[in-house]
Amino acid sequence: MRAMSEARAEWDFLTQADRGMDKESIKRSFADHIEYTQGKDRFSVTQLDFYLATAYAARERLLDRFNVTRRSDYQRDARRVYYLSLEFLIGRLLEDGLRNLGIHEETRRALADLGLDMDSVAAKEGDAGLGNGGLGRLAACFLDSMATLDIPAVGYGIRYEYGIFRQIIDPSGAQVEAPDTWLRHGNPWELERSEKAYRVQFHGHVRSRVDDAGRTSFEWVDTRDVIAVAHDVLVPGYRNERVNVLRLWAAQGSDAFDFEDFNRGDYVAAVQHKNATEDISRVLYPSDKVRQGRELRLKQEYFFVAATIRDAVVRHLKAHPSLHDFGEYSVFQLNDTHPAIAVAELMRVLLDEHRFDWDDAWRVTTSSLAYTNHTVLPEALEQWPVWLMEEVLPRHMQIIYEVNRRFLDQVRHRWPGDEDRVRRMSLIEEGGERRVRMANLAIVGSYSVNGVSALHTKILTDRIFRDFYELEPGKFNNKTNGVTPRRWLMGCNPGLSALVTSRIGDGWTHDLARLDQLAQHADDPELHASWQSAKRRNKERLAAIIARECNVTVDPTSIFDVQIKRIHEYKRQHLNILHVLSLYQRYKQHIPADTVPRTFIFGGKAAPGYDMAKRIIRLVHAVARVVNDDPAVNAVLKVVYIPNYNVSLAERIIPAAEVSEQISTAGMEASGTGNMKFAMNGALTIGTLDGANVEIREAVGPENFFLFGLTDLEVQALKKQYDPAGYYHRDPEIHAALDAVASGWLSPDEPGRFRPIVDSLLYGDPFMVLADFHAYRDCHERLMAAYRDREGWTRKSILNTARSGRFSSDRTIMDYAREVWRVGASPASPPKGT
Ligand code: 26Q
Repeated sequence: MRAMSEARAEWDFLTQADRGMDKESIKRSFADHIEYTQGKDRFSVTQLDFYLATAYAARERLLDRFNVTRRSDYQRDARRVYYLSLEFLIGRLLEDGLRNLGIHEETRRALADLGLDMDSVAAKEGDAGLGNGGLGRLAACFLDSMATLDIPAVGYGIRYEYGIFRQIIDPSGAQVEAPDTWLRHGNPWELERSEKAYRVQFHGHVRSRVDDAGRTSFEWVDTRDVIAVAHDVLVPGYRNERVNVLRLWAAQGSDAFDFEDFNRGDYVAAVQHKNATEDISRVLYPSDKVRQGRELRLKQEYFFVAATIRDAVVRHLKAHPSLHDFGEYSVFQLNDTHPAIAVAELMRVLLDEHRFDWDDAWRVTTSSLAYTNHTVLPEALEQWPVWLMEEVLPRHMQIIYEVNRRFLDQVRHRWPGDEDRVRRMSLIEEGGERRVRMANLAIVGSYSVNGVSALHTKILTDRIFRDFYELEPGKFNNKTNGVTPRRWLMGCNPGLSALVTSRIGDGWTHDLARLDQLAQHADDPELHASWQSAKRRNKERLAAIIARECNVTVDPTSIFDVQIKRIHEYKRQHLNILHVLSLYQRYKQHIPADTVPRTFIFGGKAAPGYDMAKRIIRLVHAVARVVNDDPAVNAVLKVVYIPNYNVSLAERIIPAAEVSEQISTAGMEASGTGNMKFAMNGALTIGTLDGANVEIREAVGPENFFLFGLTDLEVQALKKQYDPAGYYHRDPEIHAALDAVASGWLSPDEPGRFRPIVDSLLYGDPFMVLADFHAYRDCHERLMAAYRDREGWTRKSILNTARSGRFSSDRTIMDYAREVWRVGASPASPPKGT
């Protein structure tokens, strides 16, 4: 033992030899990795090797800080935040990592010395697309902010072998899905921790036993097991010493699992079974609003929750004798209900494995869980059939029943005789197929429940979760979303960032609220000129991408009007394209002299099984073809659909946008986060009073925001008597546009192709597209008039950037830290002594 600790002192000495942050040290690391990691020389080296060697050079420097962080958190026994999410849409990591390390510029110069260009090296990195959209990207922004604010936090999720599918648009304008093989060339950012492996149980049954003292204990036996293996991705803070971890679990078949096959001598069958269990981490479910998933999805949810809780419990027990104070050192933030099974799993661990009694277990559980809701669409609230739960997680189903029994007793005590309320609040939906309501489970098991914008939270407490709010109002709170300014301003828009710094210094890079100082310069003609040319350069860069990806030439002096997000009826891409079609029809008659040329840019993926969304994609392409090919209008109107929208494309598109389309039916978009990225980059929003649009409008000033459409309350009121046909008959432009779509003129090869879209708009449309069409068209007219006033527009653009500081995810995370997690900053610093 003595010899060992002496040897370790030697290691400490060695590991203090941190990597240099200067250009020459970076070059040396780079060259080493080309030769000794990649095994290449100057004749065999490829562009991919350049990227990988740069990534490894960055990784070494991250690891120096990671080791400092780990030791300092351990010594301080800091309270930790565990962010549980089935999605982390992190995108590329190289440039953000370098920036946060403070060596982006130094690395650029190192590469330049070697005749390499940072942009092309960075472009070799594939996107880590481990998410569908807003919820997954939010988790990624939160990781960046938690590290930047020095919060000891671990992100937990799944290491999907296939991330979100690659979208191909076929020649007919239809989406085709291709697998996302992002791990094909290896992943320089992850560290496989094969020693951090936990057994996760499935199926089997529950055996109960009464001990001598008369206490019943439960054992979950005869299970089929899967091993969860940790893979760590390093998450550096912006210019501090902290490097946190995103721990992603991969499924590995357990060798013991196929004991029977082995015993029967069926080696091949055993290996095949082992392989099949690894399906759990094979693929991200590519839909972002489904109530009922499949068995494999339930297994994904439990798999990562069980491994995560085990990991946190093991960590706790290294420093503490028992789990009774677990909640004082750990908080699990549940990103939507996807990890809600954590309520039952933590109870199971405490009850069955640590022999807690029910009340103690419940106290620990409910003091360590917090739940964030991301949707109000009732049909999107997750539910799992009871029969499936009983089959896959029999012990958890028992626990859920017991939680429910005790909870409903409480409800009955508070509201005697109100059985309707009991039915609504039950964790189990009865009548028809019995199902577990995951949101109810998450609410009951958490000490905090939050929505993601002020309006959304109000809808939760007034409507969706009203009963729960009445029972425990103190549980509910709002945390308006935010986005990381490192990626979404400094990284993606260096031109604008430099301009901002030239006016107000660089304090805003640490505290985005200070962007408001820019407002004082909103009338400065010199700033106007450089503001416009920064936007112009971004537009030219995007125009080049569009030429390459869409084979369409767009005019960089035209208005770039952008709608990029998942394709959904509630997000109303069909409202946008219908308006474009009606503009086309109008311009065919007459193009007014003061018409400002416009380019309407679309991007986004549809869930593979969402037929209407896929038709909308085809409709956009059909309209684009007609418009772009018509020389009579294509000088003032162009439509493009950028295929395979992802984080990296967003980083190119958003800085080039002048108009941000945020046109969901009021009350349906929980928050939106793209809306914030656009405003930050000086685009003006055309939008409804929905989600965070409400707060963006308040922040930037109503005169700098193009508002239209029904309010949430008006939507609710109109629902009962909505008559879309009336709009069709009264408004000739709606009439003409819908007739054109219905006529088959846009799809001569299949005249009925777009009929379902027209029908959905004319018969009971819950998204009320036609009700808002008129207001939307008028709003676009106002917008065009405002654009003609170049000075006025530029001023509005500057003010959008200046006043969007509160949409930094740093602000969001500070709110969570103070009001939900009760954690403070814990600066990572080299430990004293060894
Ligand atoms: C559930 C069960 C089975 C399979 C898939 C799912 C699933 C997956 C992803 C359900 C929902 C999602 C994603 C939802 C989402 O992205 N919501 C968005 O969250 C953003 C961050 O809070 C908000 O800004 C958006 O308004 C909200 O739509």
